[in-house]
Amino acid sequence: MSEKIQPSICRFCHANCGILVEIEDGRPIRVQGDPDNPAYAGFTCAKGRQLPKQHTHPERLLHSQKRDEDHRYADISSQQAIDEISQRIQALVAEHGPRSVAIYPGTHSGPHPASIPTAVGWMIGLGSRMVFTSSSIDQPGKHVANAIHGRWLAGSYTLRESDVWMLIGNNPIISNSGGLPPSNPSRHLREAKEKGLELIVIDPRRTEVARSADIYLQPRAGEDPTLIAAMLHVVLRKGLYDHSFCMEHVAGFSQLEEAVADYTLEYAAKRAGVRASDLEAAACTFANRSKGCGVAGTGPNMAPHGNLTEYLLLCLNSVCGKWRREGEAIPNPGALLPRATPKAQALPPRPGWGRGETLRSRDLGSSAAGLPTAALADEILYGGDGGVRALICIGSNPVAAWPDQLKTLRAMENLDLLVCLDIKMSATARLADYVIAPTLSLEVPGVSVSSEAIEQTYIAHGYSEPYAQYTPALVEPPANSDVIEEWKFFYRLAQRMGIQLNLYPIRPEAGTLREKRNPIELDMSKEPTSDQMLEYLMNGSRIDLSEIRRHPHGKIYDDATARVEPADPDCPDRLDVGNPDMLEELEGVLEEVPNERLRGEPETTEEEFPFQLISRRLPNVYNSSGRDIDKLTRGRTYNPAFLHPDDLRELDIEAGDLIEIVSRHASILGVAEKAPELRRGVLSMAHCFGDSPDHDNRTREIGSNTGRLINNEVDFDPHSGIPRMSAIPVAIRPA
Ligand SMILES: Nc1nc2c(c(=O)[nH]1)N[C@H]1C(S)=C(S)[C@@H](COP(=O)(O)OP(=O)(O)OC[C@H]3O[C@@H](n4cnc5c(=O)[nH]c(N)nc54)[C@H](O)[C@@H]3O)O[C@H]1N2
Ligand SMILES: Nc1nc2c(c(=O)[nH]1)N[C@H]1C(S)=C(S)[C@@H](COP(=O)(O)OP(=O)(O)OC[C@H]3O[C@@H](n4cnc5c(=O)[nH]c(N)nc54)[C@H](O)[C@@H]3O)O[C@H]1N2
Ligand code: SF4
Ligand SMILES: [Mo]
Repeated sequence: MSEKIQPSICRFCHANCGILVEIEDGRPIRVQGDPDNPAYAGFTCAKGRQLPKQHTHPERLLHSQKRDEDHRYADISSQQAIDEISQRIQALVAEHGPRSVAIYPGTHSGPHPASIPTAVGWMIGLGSRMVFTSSSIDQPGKHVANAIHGRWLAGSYTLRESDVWMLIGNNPIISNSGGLPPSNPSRHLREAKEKGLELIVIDPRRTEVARSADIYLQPRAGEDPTLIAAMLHVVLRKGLYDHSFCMEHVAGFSQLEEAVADYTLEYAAKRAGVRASDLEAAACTFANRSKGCGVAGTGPNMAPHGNLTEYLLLCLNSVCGKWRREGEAIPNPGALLPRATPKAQALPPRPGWGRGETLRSRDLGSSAAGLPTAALADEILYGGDGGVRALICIGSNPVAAWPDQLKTLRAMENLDLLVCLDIKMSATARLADYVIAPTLSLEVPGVSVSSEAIEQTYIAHGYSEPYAQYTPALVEPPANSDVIEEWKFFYRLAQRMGIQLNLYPIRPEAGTLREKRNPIELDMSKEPTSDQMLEYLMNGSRIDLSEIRRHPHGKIYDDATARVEPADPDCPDRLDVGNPDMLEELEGVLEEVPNERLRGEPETTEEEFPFQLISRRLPNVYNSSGRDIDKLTRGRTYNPAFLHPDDLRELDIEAGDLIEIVSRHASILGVAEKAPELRRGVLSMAHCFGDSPDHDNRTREIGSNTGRLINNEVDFDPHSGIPRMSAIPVAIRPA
């Protein structure tokens, strides 16, 4: 028996924790946090510690699967699968054109840096731009708002530098996903609070992070535009904004002032169900403290007006001057990305929508968040010329994750070709023509780039220091398996189809001051190694990959000389706080009667749907992953329907009872559970649980799918296409 312990990167989720992996006879047997990792310092979560179980799970696919006419699956070699898939795609392209082929990379393409670049490179070679990602059903408002507001090229302050911080509808202590640094968010928050940071949290659920809040607001769901508009109202009326910053760098000030005029404290407080004094305290504290950041999460992005919420929040950050200034130190000049050379100036706004492809089935196009995944089911069901007929899912699970599950199921069944790259027979994989069995994280090399890249895309996301780690593959795939790394699947597809694959090195979103990197033409006669692929992708990094490799526990590459440079002389560019589309949308919000805002639907009274279903994350699962690992579920394999105890009492429902949850669109079953930390009238439930309707009698075992309650064609964002996925009006009754 041979044993060893090796440092590595956890890739169960996107947070890239530094871990120690104990390996026995070539198999991973134990994972723990790596105390020698300088960023994470021993931090892990329960999911990461179950990586070995994920690798050795009895239901893990060790061979790719092909479905026969009787819908039965049998092993197929990956090579044979690739041959057959390439032939079928070529036939579809010949008959219907390249646009008939779409890809959907989901959450599990994130931890594997080469997945999306090769998949997209293959699509470009094929001539199709039909790339849909989970971004557009996640926080699309961030991308749209960033575009139309413009970006501050010196970035936002990090938590460590700040004395005030505002979190609106995110819970980074559990999600590890923005709002606080991913490397042990609780520790970062504790340290910042010890140094005097004031924390403001706005969430209908008193979340794990809300427990540390100095000011906590528990509003009705979906009222974030109203609340932020009222904060702006206070800040502008009381003159608490940063006058000189606004004079120099902000445009549209008077339009914004006018647009928030009616959003008085009294109006907003009454409408959102919070105390006016608390709302005022939040606004004044945020404005009066010197450095900080306000950042929103999935909750408000999934509730109506997600773009507007994100936009108003950027406006609040801007008028309060909460951006890094000339001469200030740059805590993260980059490590695996090119060196940042930030300047104290605005990158001017650009269009947030109306570029690139448009859909055929609906009046939706590409926004700054990409093509609207929420409408991909319609594009598949469209059937006419230019519709989608083949879909490749990469580490994603549409049947579990897309809004409007029943339509999604119809769409999957309607495809001419569905291919899933998945580690198991997920709810979607069970409808696929081919399921490609991939390698798992500890079987491939990796780098910590995803948490670095995100720092450049969003504000207050990702690492606040130039940290990087590389890990080699630690173990071989299981004996007698035929598993293939995701990028190799696309490389070999390209090879079979005679497509030259060009690799676009990972670079942050357009609009940061980092050099663009030219695509690398891959040698199609000789397959690169996974390590070569990482080198290509990190080409131009501030720190050379060879140096990063020399520090197996990861390293922070500080550069005390990195400072914000002065603005270009006579730079005319400004951040726009007066976007006419957004301010018009804000005006429309005034006219809404809360909970009665579904466009194109018959009038209903709030009484009929008195509850609001809101989104949330559970600690021990990652979307649809983790539900099949005993140590993670600890017997609770479903997603409880959390309600306030007084609501349960009034409904005459006991914890543990089966309930029916009815939206205007559909109904699902749920298992009631007490949650005193919720606002009354709110039902909080995690997504991606349950299965297709033929499993509905197993609610107590597998939970149920909240996505089924969502109508993707009503009350959707006209730019990103995201429908109302939180703050959904529902009725609840005993089942
Ligand atoms: N109602 C509602 N719907 C939601 C949300 C919500 O809050 N409410 N949240 C939305 C959000 S934010 C997102 S990001 C999406 C998520 O949407 P998806 O990404 O479509 O869903 P996941 O469940 O994350 O799918 C991940 C799949 O990858 C597989 N997998 C795990 N590890 C690997 C691997 O190493 N390689 C490969 N190839 N596959 C792997 C898993 O088995 C799983 O099937 O869902 C969205 N849907
Ligand atoms: N453990 C775990 N971690 C995860 C995931 C997981 O499934 N499990 N999923 C990953 C993914 S894909 C993503 S995108 C990130 C998301 O990361 P976060 O955005 O931090 O996600 P949540 O923890 O669901 O936090 C959303 C919060 O919004 C609140 N909320 C809901 N509706 C509203 C509203 O209308 N207004 C306001 N103000 N608040 C509202 C909810 O109560 C909830 O506390 O997490 C990632 N990390
Ligand atoms: S937070 Fe994510 S990366 Fe870190 S240990 Fe947990 S699952 Fe792994
Ligand atoms: Mo997400």
